Amino acid sequence: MKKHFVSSELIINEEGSIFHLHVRPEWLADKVILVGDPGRVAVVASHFDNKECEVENREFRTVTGTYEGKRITVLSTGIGCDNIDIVINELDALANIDFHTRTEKPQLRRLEIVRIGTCGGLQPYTPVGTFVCSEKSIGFDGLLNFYAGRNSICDLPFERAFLNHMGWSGNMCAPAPYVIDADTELTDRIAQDDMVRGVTIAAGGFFGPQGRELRIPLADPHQNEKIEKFEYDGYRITNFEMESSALAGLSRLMGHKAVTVCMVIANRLIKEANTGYKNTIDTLIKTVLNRI
Ligand code: R1P
Ligand code: URA
Repeated sequence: MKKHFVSSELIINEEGSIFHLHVRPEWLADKVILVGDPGRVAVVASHFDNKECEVENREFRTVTGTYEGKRITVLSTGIGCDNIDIVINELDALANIDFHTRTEKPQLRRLEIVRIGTCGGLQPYTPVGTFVCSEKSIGFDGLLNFYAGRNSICDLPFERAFLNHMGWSGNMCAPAPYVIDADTELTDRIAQDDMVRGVTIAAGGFFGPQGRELRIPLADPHQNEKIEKFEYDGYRITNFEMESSALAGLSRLMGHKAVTVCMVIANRLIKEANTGYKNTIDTLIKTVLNRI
């Protein structure tokens, strides 16, 4: 018996588009670029040879077009893993559910998804301007714990080593940070030999969860020192951003290929930041467009 997705679970707008993204199934390309900032969608799309559709709802702005003959959809997710839950589930529904019958299509359509973001660097070799490709992500967000199969795709020994190193128990990051690999083939193709391959913490916030203290003290004042020193199986933690774990985890569970690549705009160790990055991120965008 085919599973039927009722209208409260799979919400389709009157004109046939998916609930939040307002995208119709025929507008989705197999290659997808995700960006956090809605303003970055136009920067990516400015490189397209032609645009076939443009649509926008809330923080989700989408353009589909072609770049050197490749059909690509670029869309903004806004900030945070909660938004990634919406975007990846809705993209997967557009690709793999028949909107007329509300049943799963017989053949899996596998998307290739690259997130282009900004991040905070945590090592001396990740200064401002570095491109970091997240071969592993540590999710502080908890999202993947709501899906069956989380333990079968996560790096459980890495998770245990990280928790032991941090000395966290109780409320800190409960129930547990999850550790998830990006797609290996896509990581190799996007990172090549000119990007740092890293372990990225996807934090559930920009301030406290990334160890930034403004007026309110942190629960663990030594959080970032410990993170910067952590080493496991030859890996060190390279950067903080806010979406890569949910993207890697959900994509893996659904059968899509995904990876995150970010430009460092602040280095927390060296204590430097660049607020004028909007002009320089274009180099990263062109690199991804050529390698996707
Ligand atoms: C925080 O400033 C935002 O920037 C980073 C973080 O992941 C978070 O979304 O990525 P984007 O520049 O893609 O939004
Ligand atoms: N994005 C983040 O999430 N953190 C930073 O420090 C910079 C960009």
